[in-house]
Amino acid sequence: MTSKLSFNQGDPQFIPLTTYHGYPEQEMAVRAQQFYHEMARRKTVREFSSEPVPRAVIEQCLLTAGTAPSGANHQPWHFAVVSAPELKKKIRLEAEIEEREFYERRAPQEWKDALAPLGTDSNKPFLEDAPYLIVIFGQKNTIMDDGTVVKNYYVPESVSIATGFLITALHHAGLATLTHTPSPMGFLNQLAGRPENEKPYILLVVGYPAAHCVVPNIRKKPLSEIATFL
Ligand code: IYR
Repeated sequence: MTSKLSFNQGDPQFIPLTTYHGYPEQEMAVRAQQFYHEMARRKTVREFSSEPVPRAVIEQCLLTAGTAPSGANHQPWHFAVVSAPELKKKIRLEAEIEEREFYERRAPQEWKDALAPLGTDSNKPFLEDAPYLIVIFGQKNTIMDDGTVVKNYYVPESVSIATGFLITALHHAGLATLTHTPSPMGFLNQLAGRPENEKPYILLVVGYPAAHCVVPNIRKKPLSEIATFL
């Protein structure tokens, strides 16, 4: 069988693994520790500066996201990168409609209580303040140039892994992010001009933190609470 997808070879073809780097145990431990500290200082930010961010940095980080593993290597994601102020305004208006509905009517008290320590509400100025909004879409299938529809696999998992890579890359480059999930967010297809076979998963807000940005005083679980060794 030959694959219809140009980025996957049809018959198995193998090439030597030349990109792997191993490290001596000591160095491995230091690298693991350093990377933990690099990631542990990442904080989700809800107050953004409007200072512009170089597009080349965003492009490079998107390339990193695109290196993520995915079901059958179908890479079932699309990143719609929004910087136009009019479009950001439209996204904010639509998101705030959904968010008001959520906070004032839809959200059960238990959910609101869970969000209380984060101090979130239906007001989303960051959707206009931040220089970039990256709408992350998952593709249920891939539609070929000739109209053939190819099914994709493990789409939520693949998109989530790529999103993790993207957040990590942006943080590593010195940018702050917020994973925003207005719900429902179908309006993003229309505003970003994306087809119906794509579903928006996350709206990633990207930029520099505002000068006097504050973040909630929350902590991450210790290893003993997040892992068991069997
Ligand atoms: N989408 C809403 C509510 C919200 C839900 C969760 I779960 C969060 O971790 C944060 C917010 C909002 O963005 O305000």
